Amino acid sequence: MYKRQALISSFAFGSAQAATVSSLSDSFDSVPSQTNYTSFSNWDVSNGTVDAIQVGNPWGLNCVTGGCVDLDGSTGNAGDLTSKDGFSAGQYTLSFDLSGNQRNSASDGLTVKFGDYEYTFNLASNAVWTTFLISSVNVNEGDKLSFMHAGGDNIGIMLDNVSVSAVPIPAAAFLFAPALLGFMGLRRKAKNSVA
Ligand SMILES: [Ca+2]
Ligand SMILES: [Ca+2]
Ligand SMILES: [Ca+2]
Repeated sequence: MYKRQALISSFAFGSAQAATVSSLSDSFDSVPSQTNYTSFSNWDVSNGTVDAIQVGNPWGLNCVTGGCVDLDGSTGNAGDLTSKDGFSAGQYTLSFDLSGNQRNSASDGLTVKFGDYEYTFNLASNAVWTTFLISSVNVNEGDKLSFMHAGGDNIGIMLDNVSVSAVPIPAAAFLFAPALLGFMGLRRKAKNSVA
């Protein structure tokens, strides 16, 4: 009986509020080589298009590892790549690899938004693959991670190796632990005296 109640309440919680995650890691290595790709396992595409790229593609584009994303697809309207999952509230470390478009000589603009972090990168076409590491990002419950490419000429900034991880709870939080143990001890004592 108790078990069934627990199941029902967890189901109700699940339907009322989307589940959040506390980490995300994507090397894009399992994407196909496909323009205007929308079937990413971890990402939704909106406001335009992006291309899935595999090393060995006809354009000679390289990724850090096997596959990556050209954030300006092939419809003349660069897309937004947004995590399907929202994140649990807390502090996070975010990292990702970016390169310039590797093709024409124009520079490109990309805004990355996650919690209280928002920054617009302007990368020259020949900017080499670089890892960007952002620590101490404050995230509200349900916030998503977005890569939003500006403009649209089908030739955009390349993205690989996105990683999001929760920052461990600071040691100071454990200061509360002795107080809690003391409280439990008091309760036990009270119970014993009744018996
Ligand atoms: Ca990759
Ligand atoms: Ca493209
Ligand atoms: Ca461009």
